[in-house]
Amino acid sequence: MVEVYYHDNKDTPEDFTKAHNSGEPVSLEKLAEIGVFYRNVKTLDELNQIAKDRDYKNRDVVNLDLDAFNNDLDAYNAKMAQFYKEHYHEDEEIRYVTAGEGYFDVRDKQDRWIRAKLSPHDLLILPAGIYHRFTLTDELKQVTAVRLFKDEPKWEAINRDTGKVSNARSEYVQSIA
Ligand code: KMT
Ligand code: NI
Repeated sequence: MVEVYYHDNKDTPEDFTKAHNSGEPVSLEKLAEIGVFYRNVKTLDELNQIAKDRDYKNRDVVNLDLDAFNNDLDAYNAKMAQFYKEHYHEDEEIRYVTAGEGYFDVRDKQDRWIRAKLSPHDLLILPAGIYHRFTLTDELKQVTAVRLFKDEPKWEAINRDTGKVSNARSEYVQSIA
């Protein structure tokens, strides 16, 4: 079951996979206020229904761990660094965890990091344009997740440090104002 809290902002490049729980919990209602939706999805039928309702035609399954990179530590670390770099996408990001666990960090309206720890049966929908980042957990260092897509599977990140504000980003900012 999902666990949501404010990040303590004390992460370093060595320990960002640790929990970094500030001790201040965040409700699912608060997540919804920034357009982030959580669902506990028990069965594949239920997932299929959500995909159908939201017109998601495509999906794939990603497995992330060192093994997935043939134990190439440099390649693994490079991917982890990419996911943990603050970014947004032009499309919704839907992830449904089927094994392992992971942390999704999202910015709240005051630009504070909220951390959601996802375990099996947790589904998270991040709206297009929201700044976020991802990491595996220090305990498991493994996740298997279904990624849902409206059209062709695509993953394009716009990093915050580029300062690029696309339509998706300005529409998102307006939507939570
Ligand atoms: C993202 O955009 O941050 C991701 O796709 C994270 C990896 S999905 C388990
Ligand atoms: Ni992303």
